Order: sequence, then C-alpha cells, then structure tokens
Amino acid sequence: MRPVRLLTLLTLLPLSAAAEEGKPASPPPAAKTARTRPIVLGPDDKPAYGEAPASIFQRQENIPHGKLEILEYASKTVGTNRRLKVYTPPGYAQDRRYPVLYLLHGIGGDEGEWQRFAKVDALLDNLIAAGKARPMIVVMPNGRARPDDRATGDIYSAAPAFANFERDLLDDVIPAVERHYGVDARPEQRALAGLSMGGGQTFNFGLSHLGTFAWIGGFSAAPNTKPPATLLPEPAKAKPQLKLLWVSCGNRDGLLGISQGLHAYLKEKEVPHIWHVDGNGHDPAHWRSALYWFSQQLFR
Ligand code: FER
Repeated sequence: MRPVRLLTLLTLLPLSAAAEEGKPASPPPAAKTARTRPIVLGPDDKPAYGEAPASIFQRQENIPHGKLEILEYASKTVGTNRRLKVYTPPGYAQDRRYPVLYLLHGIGGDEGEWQRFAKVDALLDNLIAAGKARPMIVVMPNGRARPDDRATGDIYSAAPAFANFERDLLDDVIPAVERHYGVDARPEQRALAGLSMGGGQTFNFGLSHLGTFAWIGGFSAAPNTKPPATLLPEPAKAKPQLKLLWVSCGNRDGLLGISQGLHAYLKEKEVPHIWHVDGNGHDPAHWRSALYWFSQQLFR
C-alpha cells in the first residue's frame, strides 16, 4: 500500500511543486491525476442509461453513409490556418439547414480524437438510419488554440491554449462552419459537448453563452471547469434557455468530484439536467456511451 499512497500524494501536488521535488513536470500517463483522486459516491451517483452497444460504433454496409472531411479555416484568434474534422449526414445537401454539434476532445487529443475512439461517422450513420438521431453535422475542432496545436511535450502546459479556444470557437470556428455548410444557425439548433478538458471547455463556454448553445454536454469534465456558481451565477435566467444540460462521469474516474459539484449546484438551484454516473473510469468507454445517449436527445 505504502508506495501507492506516496504516488497519490505526489500526483496531487501542483505540477510546479512536483518539479521542485525533483519530479518531472509532466506526469507519466500511468500517474495521471485523473486516476488518483479519492472517489466518494453519493446516493444520486447512479447510471441514467446502460452502456452503448458495441455494434453501434461499427460501419454497416446496408445503410446510407455520411461523410467525414477536413475543413481548414483562418483563425483570427490564433493567427494561423487551423483544421477541424466535419461529419455531414447521409444525403447532406448544401441548400438544406442542419443542426450542428460541436464536439471537443481531451487534453491529449486533437481534431481526430473522437473519430479515433468513437467512430463518430459510423455511430451517427447507424443512429440516423434507425431513426434514433436527427440528421446533423458534427464538428470536431482542435481545442488547443495556439500556433502549434499538436498534443506534444507536456500536455498539461497547454491549459491556457484550451481556455483561449473560447474565442476561436465563437469568432472563427462557428462562422467558418456556417459559411461552408448548410447550417441552421439558431441557438436551439446548436449543441456543444466534450470530454474531460473538452467537457470543462463545454461548461465554461457553453453556460456563459446560452444565447449561442441550447444543448450542452460535459463528459468527465476536467479541473479546467470553473466553479458551479461562476458557471451559472443566474440559474433562473439560464433555465428557459437550456434545451438540455448533460453532466456525466464514470464512478471510477478520479475527476468525478468536479461533475458531482456541478450536479449538486444544479440540483440545489433546480436547474433541470441529466446526471449520469456509469461504471467506467476516465476512459473512452464512458465517452462513447455518453455520446451515444446524448446525441439521440439532440435537436428534438
Ligand atoms: C488535470 C487532470 C486532468 C488537468 C487536466 C486533466 C489541467 C485533463 C484530462 C483530460 O482531458 O483527459 O489536473 O489539469
């Protein structure tokens, strides 16, 4: 037990303090803070849904398929041309108006992360073919808003670039998407969701811009999440603007406390929301399942 507890203490230190202790500033993946915080489950912390079936993430040949493509856009925020991944649904036509889900990655991810582990195109194709999801565009940007936006070096040092993405998303990404695609630009046709660091971005940016996003989903939100009362200082005003507020996390995720804190605040302020705590850790199984259930509820 003793070495494990020592490791826990070290990984709870701020990175600078860890460096002073002679430890590397970048914790190795196995010692990630995400897995080492104490977890205390409360009576509310239960699954609202089951696990997504594995087959839903597999491409079926006998149904219509959407397309995945890369859109390059000029970012005034970053001062570079940046890339995002876009899913357009089966039968997409430029002259129609589609709702859009903006889907954000985690601290070690990039614009390809969601597709790599959740096969977003296959998932949406399958849900749409079954009549379980509305045809929608899914935009997967790179949330590290800085000139070198690759997940290299000390991935934790990119936190300021993840915060900077707020302006890139609002001023550059959304306008570029709405110029290039047939988009219904009303807030009730725009959703924002993300995992971990992207879950924190989702709550930080989405809840402060409810006139832009009416559907909000944070999966395993990370420590970049602002305190609940900062996120929603006026809960009564937010309520009528929200179509869906989804908060979920795995019950083996060391970051659960962040989502629990938000759920407790929302419950106290009587802000309707979905609170889904499944049996996963800080891992793709949770994120896949969350996207599976969240995407079926969008734009209804
Ligand atoms: C941290 C632990 C985890 C943190 C960020 C994360 C910025 C993000 C994890 C992820 O995106 O998977 O202390 O601080």
